Amino acid sequence: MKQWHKEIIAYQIYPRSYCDTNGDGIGDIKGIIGKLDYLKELGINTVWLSPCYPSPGDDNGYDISDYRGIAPEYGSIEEFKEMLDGMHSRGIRLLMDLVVNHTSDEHEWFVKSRESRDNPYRDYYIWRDPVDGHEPNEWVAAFGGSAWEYDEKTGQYYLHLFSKKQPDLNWENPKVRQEIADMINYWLDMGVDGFRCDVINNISKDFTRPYAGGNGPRLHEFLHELHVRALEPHGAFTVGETWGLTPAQALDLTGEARGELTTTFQFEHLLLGRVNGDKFDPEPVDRKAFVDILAKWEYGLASDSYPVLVMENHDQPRALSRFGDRENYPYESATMLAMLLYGMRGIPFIYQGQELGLHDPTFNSIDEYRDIETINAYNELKATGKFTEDELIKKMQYGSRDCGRTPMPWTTGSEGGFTSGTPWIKTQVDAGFTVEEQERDEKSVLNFYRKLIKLRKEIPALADGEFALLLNENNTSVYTRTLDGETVYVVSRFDESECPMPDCIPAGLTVLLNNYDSVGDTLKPFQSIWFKK
Ligand code: TEU
Ligand code: CA
Repeated sequence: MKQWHKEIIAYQIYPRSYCDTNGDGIGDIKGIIGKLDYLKELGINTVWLSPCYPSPGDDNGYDISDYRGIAPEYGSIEEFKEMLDGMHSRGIRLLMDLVVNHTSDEHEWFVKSRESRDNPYRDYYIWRDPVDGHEPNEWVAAFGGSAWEYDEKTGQYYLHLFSKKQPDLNWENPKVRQEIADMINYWLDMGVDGFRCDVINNISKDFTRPYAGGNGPRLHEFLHELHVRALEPHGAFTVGETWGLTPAQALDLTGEARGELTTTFQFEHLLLGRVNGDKFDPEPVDRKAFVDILAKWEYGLASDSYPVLVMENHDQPRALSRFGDRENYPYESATMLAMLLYGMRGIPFIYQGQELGLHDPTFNSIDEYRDIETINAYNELKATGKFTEDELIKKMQYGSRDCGRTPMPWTTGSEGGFTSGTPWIKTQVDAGFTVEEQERDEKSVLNFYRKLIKLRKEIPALADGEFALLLNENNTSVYTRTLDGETVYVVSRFDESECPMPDCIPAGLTVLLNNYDSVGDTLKPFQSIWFKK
C-alpha cells in the first residue's frame, strides 16, 4: 500500500446526477469540470467516478458496451482528459469504476458471442445447455428472476447475475483476463489513479453453491494476475465492492503480501434497519449494533489492511433518513454520523450530497422511479397481491436506490441549478439543502464537512492511529485513536435524548470538533465531540 493510498479522502460522483451543462437533463463531464473548485474547497483528494462509458443504460451505466470510450451523453474522451488534468492540477486523484464481472449485451464481445456456438467470442461468456428443458441451475439474478437467459438462436442459456442485459464474463477464459488487463492499462497509462471494482468477488463463480454468487475458487488467482499485469506497475489504488465478506475474507483479498486489491468496502452496518437484509422490508435500526459492526471491522482489519469508511453510495438511501433524525435533528444527526464514522481508522468515502446532509427525496408514484431494481421489485411484490399500492410505495421509498440518485441541489433556482432542461429523474430541492445556501451558512453541514476533512488531514492520530472501543451502551459510544502518544477521543450520542458525559472521558481534554456550540456535563441529542489529549 502506498502512502497516498492511506491518505485518500474520497468523494463519489454519480455523473448522471451531478451537473448538466447542455440542458439534456443528464449530468455530464463538463458539469464535473465546472465543480472542481467546489471539490477542492471541500478538501477531498480523490474522486470515484461512477461509470461514464458507452452503455445502453439498462442499469445506468453498469452495463458497459465499450470499455475504452466515454458515453456521448457525458462528453468526449478529450473532455474526460481535460477533467482528469483539472483534477490532477488541484491535487485530486481519479478512480474509475471498473465493471468487469459483466458487460452489456450490446458489447461487441457479446454480440459476437451469441452469433453461434463456434464463434471465437463464444467463450467470453458463460453458456450452458438446458437441463431437462430448464435453466441449468436455480440461481436467481440480483434484479429478480432466473440468473439464466435462454437464447433461441443457439439453444443455450447465458448467465447474468444482474439484469439480462448484463451477461457475466467468463473469467476462466485467459483471453478475457488479458483483455481486461489491457483495458486497465489503457486507463492507467492515460493517468487514471485507480479503480473502484464493481462486485469484484463475483468474477470467479462457485457452481457448487445453491445460490448465485462469487468468492469462487479462482478469485485470488484472477486478482493477483491483474495486480501483476496492470495495477502494481502503475501503483494504482483499488477498492473492491465486495458484499457479504467476513473481516478474515477481506484480509485475504487486501493483506499487504497478497498482491490483490488495496482495500474493500464493508457494508455490514448498511444492512441494519432491514429485515433479513431485505431493503424493502424496514425495521428499526439497532444503533448499538451499528457501532459494534464498525468496531468489529476496525479490529478485524487492523493487523494488515485498511478499512473503507462509507455510509452512502448510489445504491443506498440517504444515511440521514435511515440512521439519523431527519425531522428533529437533521443537522445534529448528519454531523454526528460523520464524526462517528470518519473518526475511525480507514479511508473515508463521501457520496455526493452527503456533505449537505441530504435526506431521501419523496417519491409519490412508481412512475417517478428510474432504477431497474426498484421497478422489478415493485412489480414482483405487486404480483404477490399481498400489498396495497400505498404499502408498495412506502417500501420503495424506504429502500430504493433512486433515493440516492436524484440530482445534486446546487442552487435555489429551477431544478436546483442541476439542469436548464428536464432532469432524467426528479429533482428534490428543499429549503436549506442546497450548496448555495450552505456555503453562506457558517453552521451548515457543508461547512462542517469542510472542517472535519481538514482535521482528518492535519491530525496524524486520526489518519493512522490505533482504534480502541471504550464504550457502546445506551446509544452512547466512545472510542480512541492513538498514535505516538497522541490520543483522540470520539464520543457520540446516537439518540434523541441527553445523557451524562461518559466517565471514560478524562478531564482536561482539548476539543477538536463539536457539532454543538459547547461541551457540558451532558451529551445533547446526537452530540458528537472529537477531543484531543
Ligand atoms: O452493486 C452490486 C450490489 O450487489 C448491490 O449493491 C446492488 O445495488 C443491488 O442492490 C443488488 O441487489 C453494483 C453497483 O454498485 C450497482 O449500481 C450495479 O447495479 C451492480 O453492481 C451491477 O453492476
Ligand atoms: Ca448533459
